[in-house]
Amino acid sequence: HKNLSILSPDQIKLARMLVEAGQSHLFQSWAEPGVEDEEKRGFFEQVARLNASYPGGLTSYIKTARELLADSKAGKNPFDGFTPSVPTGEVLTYGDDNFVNFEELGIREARNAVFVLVAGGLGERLGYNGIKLALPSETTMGTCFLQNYIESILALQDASCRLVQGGCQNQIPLVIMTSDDTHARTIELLESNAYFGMEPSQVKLLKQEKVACLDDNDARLAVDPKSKYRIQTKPHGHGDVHSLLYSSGLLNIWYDAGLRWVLFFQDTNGLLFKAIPAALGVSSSKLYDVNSLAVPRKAKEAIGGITKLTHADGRTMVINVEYNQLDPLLRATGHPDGDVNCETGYSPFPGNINQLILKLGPYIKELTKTGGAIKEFVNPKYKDSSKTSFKSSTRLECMMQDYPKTLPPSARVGFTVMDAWLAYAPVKNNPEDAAKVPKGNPYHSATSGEMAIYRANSLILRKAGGVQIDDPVQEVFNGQEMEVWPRITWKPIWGLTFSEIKRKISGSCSISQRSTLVIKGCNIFLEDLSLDGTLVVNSVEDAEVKVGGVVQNKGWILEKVDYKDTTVPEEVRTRGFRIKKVEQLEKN
Ligand code: UGB
Repeated sequence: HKNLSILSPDQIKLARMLVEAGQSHLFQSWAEPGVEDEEKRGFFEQVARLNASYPGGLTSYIKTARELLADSKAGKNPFDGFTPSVPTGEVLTYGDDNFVNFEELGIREARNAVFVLVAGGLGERLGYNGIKLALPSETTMGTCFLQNYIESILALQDASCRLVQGGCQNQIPLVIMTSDDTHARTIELLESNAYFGMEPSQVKLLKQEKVACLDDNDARLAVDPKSKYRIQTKPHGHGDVHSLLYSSGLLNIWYDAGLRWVLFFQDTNGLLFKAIPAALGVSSSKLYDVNSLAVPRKAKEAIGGITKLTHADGRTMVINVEYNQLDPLLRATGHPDGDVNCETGYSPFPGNINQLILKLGPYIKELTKTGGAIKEFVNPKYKDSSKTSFKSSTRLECMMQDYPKTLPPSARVGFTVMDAWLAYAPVKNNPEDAAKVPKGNPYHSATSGEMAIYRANSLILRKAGGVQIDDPVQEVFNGQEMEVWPRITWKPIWGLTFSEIKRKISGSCSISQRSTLVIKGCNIFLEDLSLDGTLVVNSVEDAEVKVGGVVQNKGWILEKVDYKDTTVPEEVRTRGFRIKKVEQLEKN
């Protein structure tokens, strides 16, 4: 009360709201008026921000926190009353007629799409010092993830607009969700690279705020250990993307411009855009309100499982069940072995790769009801079994793939399973942890992320172009056993779909295992090419280039690097190799 005199009417309102919500402890050790007044005003600026960035404000946050903490203390199972079963969805096989048709449809729809990249996470499991979007996705071109994503979106835009008679001017919007941890460095990456060829107005950044930490089961907000005039905060999770999009006003602008699809994706999947055209085709032909991309998943692999949940009262939903919850849920519902591989060698529950395609119209309708709020969860680490106090403060969290949880039963929720080699190779684990991944499960490291690109490109040239490509050899990098395929890479503009790539290859082509092929141009046609070494081809936009004949040289060699060798840059040592360029043929 003593400090009221230094506060504005709005600040007094916020103070009253906190006291009424049982938060008077926040003011307990405040100095007398006249002492540290600036810090006190700073406190209210933070409270105003926390209040404004959460749907329903802090009162609502505290109320939900109390409910969820009570449930957690009581050991309430979030899936109470639900029985899991394996859902049915669209299962695609790369290159068959069905797949090719969906790709064609997807390219047609792409000019009506919007891409939303969630990139607010720091990637603690990876332990990389920079932002993950700036990491090279592979070494032959050194393209970072953000560049790869932007060039893929531009290539989609180009391919889609070419289908319109006379062309079209559509620019596919890209939204990037950042956080305080990633915002400035994301802007810097874009600005210092001329937005990788995108119009700056095509890219919008939305920054997520952190949420208040909670000290106890009464949801008392935690005071920052570094300052008594700050509330401690932590990330709220990628689920924030929905409320941010809603409050940005962008959804209606897009809708009015005739756009139809919103595609959400994550920060380090170098294969993703190989799967996008077909997946968008599925959404458009099945008129799915929600379509999640999935891949076959090894039991206990650290990706969520797409599951059908049927409640005792008859309700059903198809939803991601996070990896740490799937096993206990199965054990509690009559599957004593929990999450295990079936006769296919995979878990029967497809793995969620968190690539969601939402139909814009129904999405806006739903968010108008919810304000973009997503069902949250809390995961306190208790001191002991009495569950009365926490080891450290906790907070509410939410995940973007929980969006369907509030949808009415009439919503069309589906999923599309793709080959993992084509669609999913994230970079999440540091080398040490990756080396401990159970044998047969994917490493999800910088090494596996890069090797997966070479494998996918090799398989695509085999399947789409009939190129004779040598089998891979096995090698160990940073304790991880890898298949090493020829290092084949191309700019997205060269070929996004099966048909486009097929059109660019003719005659009898072959590539040896020790080879590297880098294609940096659009109209480059391979004809009777026999490559044993390294070939780099560059071309300007409209040039038509034919590449053929025998190319043989010493090529580029993979040189091993140990991740512990700190004299080597972090991006290089975490992948366990660098490329030594001994000899190549480079044609411009
Ligand atoms: N992210 C944010 O933008 N903000 C945040 O507050 C947190 C993260 P992780 P996670 O398919 O790969 C997810 O940490 O959350 C961004 C799915 O939940 O890499 O452990 C962050 O920048 C899981 O079901 O992944 O697991 C990154 O781009 C599974 O499918 C993205 O969110 C898994 O991803 C994901 O963050 C997967």
